[in-house]
This record gives sequence, C-alpha cells and structure tokens, in this order.
Amino acid sequence: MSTHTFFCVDGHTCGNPVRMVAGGAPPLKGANMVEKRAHFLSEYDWIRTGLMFEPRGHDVMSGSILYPPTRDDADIAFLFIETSGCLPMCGHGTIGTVTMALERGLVTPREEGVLRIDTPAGLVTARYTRNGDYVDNVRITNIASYLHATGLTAEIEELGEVTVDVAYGGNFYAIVDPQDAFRDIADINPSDIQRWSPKLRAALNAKYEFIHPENPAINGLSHILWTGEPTKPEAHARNAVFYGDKAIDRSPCGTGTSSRMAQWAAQGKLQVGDDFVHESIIGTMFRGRVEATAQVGPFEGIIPSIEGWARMTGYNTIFIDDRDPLAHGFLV
Ligand code: PYC
Repeated sequence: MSTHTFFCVDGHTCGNPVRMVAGGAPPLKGANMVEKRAHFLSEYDWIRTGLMFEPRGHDVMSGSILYPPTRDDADIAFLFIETSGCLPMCGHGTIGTVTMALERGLVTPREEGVLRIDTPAGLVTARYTRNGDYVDNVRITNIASYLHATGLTAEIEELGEVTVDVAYGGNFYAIVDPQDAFRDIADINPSDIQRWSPKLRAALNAKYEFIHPENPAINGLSHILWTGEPTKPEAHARNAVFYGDKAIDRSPCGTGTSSRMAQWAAQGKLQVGDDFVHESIIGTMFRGRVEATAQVGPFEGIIPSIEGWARMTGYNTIFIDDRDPLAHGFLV
C-alpha cells in the first residue's frame, strides 16, 4: 500500500482544461511514443483514470505527461491522457502543454521560438511568441490530415438517418454537416450532443472500419464534430466536438480543426496558404492554416497548422492513495 504523488501544472487552452504531469509518472518501455503509449495503457492506465476522472478530475478533464523524446529531431515527448483514453494527438493539449512547460522552465528548446514534440501520432512542431516569462501564442504544425470517407450513414434514435464525412487530424472525426436530421449547433442543447454522440459513434464504428493507412495502431472513430455557423465575424465556422463519455470540447479542438480543414481542402474550399478560423461553443477561436499538401497512404491530405493560446491556473500536487476505494477514479 502506498501513496503515489503526481506534480501537475493545471491550465486551459481557450477554455478546455490541460493537466500537465511534470513529475511522478513512471518510465515507459518502448522505442518510440507509439510503443510507450501501449506500455502505459497496459500497465499504468490507472494513472490516467485517477488523474482525469472524478474525484480528482471531471468529465472534460484532459492532460499530458512530459517524457524525454524518443527521436533525435524532437526536444520533448508528450503522452496525452484524457477521459477518453490516450489520444494519439491532442491539439489543445499540445498548445497548453507547450505554454506551461516553457513558462515553468521545464523544457529547453534547441532553437528559441520553436519546440519539436514527439507524439504518438508523429512529430509536431510548435512555434511560439514570448512576452517576458510568458508565452503569448502557440502555432502547432500538426501531422498530415486527410478526408478518410464521405457520405457514411448511421441510423440513431431521435434523429433517424445521419450522414457524415470522416476525417483524420490526429484522431478520427465524424463531421456532421447540416442535413434534415440536424441544422446547426445553435439550435440544439449540450445535452442533445451528449445523448446523440455516443450512439452515432457506436453505430458508425459497428458499420465501418477506421484505420490509419500508415499507422494501424491508430484506429477507431473517437470524436464527433457537430458543425455550426460562426457567431464571430472573423470565424469561418463553429463546432462542438464530443469525445469520451460526456465531454464537449470548450476549445475549438486542434485535431478537430485539422480534420475540418482536411475536409474543406478535399472539397476545394481551402487551398494551400488559406486561413481557417474555427470558433468553439464558448466563442474562443483557433486560427488554422493549410501549410502544404501531403500524401497519407492513398489519400491526398494536407499539413494543417493551428494557432491558439493557453493560460496556467495553478500547481496541483495530486495523491493517488492505494487505500482510497476511489483511487482510480469513477464515471457517473
Ligand atoms: O484539441 O485536439 C484537440 C482535442 C482532442 C480532444 C479534446 N481536444
């Protein structure tokens, strides 16, 4: 019996929480972050559930663990921990972790202004601007993103038949554009999204397969992106991203924005060099840009970048006490 202590820095990126574990996590086995993620999931998933779920976390909690990089071209590695599992990539989590790790002096980039991050989805480059000790903005150049499938259908209670496109931007997203069953997120309630999304996700996963063409360890549809017209004059679109059991991203969602840009690029609505400003359900914004085209297996995709900001809210030393019947967290 013992008490495990985790030294965390808490913050948020455009409203969505980021709990960065800076100390207390175990060393992981593996030659790369894909293998280390697998080792973590097989032996240490209790750390994720303990830090993300109630009573130490909540339905929307999200975070990262800092590790030494496994590749020579990276400055640091991030393992993403979420209520939904260990995502291959998390955009808001990267922006928040970069901001807090730099502000607390937990990482020294080789080149000032650029941090290269080893993630399970691949190398992600973050360019940041500093204001004294603070980091103002972070633009991440994400992994190659692409439109995986169009016009997939699923039948769900209340809505009937729903048609979606599925795109990959670090996770697989079902994108629900306006249609008979659904018009705009402005017309529905968060509880509708929480009720419909798990059913839609289960129905799509039961009917179709979603496997990354170059990395089969990345598979399964995990996120549902409900679309809407923007309310901010500078935004091009609005979204509500559902993940895990109940979470709706408060930020515009980095991997969701990458997926949406990949969908729009495939539809001819975005070209290389174009900006795409995405608004969240709380009105915060990510500024996306199509940086380049990219081939992902048989798919023509894009390299997206996303700019956002994050703020630290405090230090949090968290205990997971083996005697606690709720040591590993719970879901209601
Ligand atoms: O920003 O990529 C993201 C993200 C994934 C899940 C929640 N946020």
